Amino acid sequence: MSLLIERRTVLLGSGAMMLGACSKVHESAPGQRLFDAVDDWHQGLQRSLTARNALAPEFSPEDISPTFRGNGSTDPQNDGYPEHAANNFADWRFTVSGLVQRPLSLSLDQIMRLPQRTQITRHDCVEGWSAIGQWTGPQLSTFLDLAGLRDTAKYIVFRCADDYTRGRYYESIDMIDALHPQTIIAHRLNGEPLPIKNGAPLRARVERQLGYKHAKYLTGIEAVASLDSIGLGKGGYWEDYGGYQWYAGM
Ligand SMILES: Nc1nc2c(c(=O)[nH]1)N[C@H]1C(S)=C(S)[C@@H](COP(=O)(O)O)O[C@H]1N2
Ligand SMILES: [Mo]
Repeated sequence: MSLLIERRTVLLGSGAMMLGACSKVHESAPGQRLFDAVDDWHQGLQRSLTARNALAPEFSPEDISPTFRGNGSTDPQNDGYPEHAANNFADWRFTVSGLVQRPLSLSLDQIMRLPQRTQITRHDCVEGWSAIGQWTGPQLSTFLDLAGLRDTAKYIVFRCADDYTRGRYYESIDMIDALHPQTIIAHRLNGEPLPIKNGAPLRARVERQLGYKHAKYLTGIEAVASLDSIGLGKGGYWEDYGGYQWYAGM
């Protein structure tokens, strides 16, 4: 959150400066227009900061969709995934790497012993379908706290086990979403271990963004300063191969 506070301070600082500079021109009509424009700009920026921080709507148990469909990869066949699935993911590891003080390699048991968050949210896919589900898992921020995130980190990259049609799936988010309270590493859907089609054993929930940001089959997260050298450099599988926007906020 320190990021936001810093940005707010900068914002207030420049706003205050402009107020000072405008206090004379303010009286004339063109001055008033300039003042109004600056005020609109200021409010727009303020609103967008607030929006990034706001919670996604949460629903009640009655709203849960009877089936939560699977989309994209629904049954990965590469890199030992089928063997992990047959073994009930007993040897699965989730790594926290990159710009952290203490890289981590965690078992599912360790992840389940961390503080958990449960949320009922609506998933919206750009292909035109939505589903409401209840997700449970630790907040992403818990992992970053445990690992000691370095302040040079600007993005969190989600590493996945599956190759989709063009290559390995991956995604990334900035620190505002990484530290958002509803951004969790989920291991349960509707109170049950994640089904394979929905990303077993771990998947990201990034509730303020569209479906393709919610990476499934997570093998780890990586804290980075830049996305340039990740994949083809656009920050995600669909960003690289499908022309999707990196920021998919709703
Ligand atoms: N690893 C991985 N994550 C992924 C995908 C994928 O193909 N592979 N598809 C994405 C898309 S486009 C959507 S809409 C959701 C689908 O999640 P679901 O299968 O639980 O419905 O996962 C996203 N995360
Ligand atoms: Mo999607």
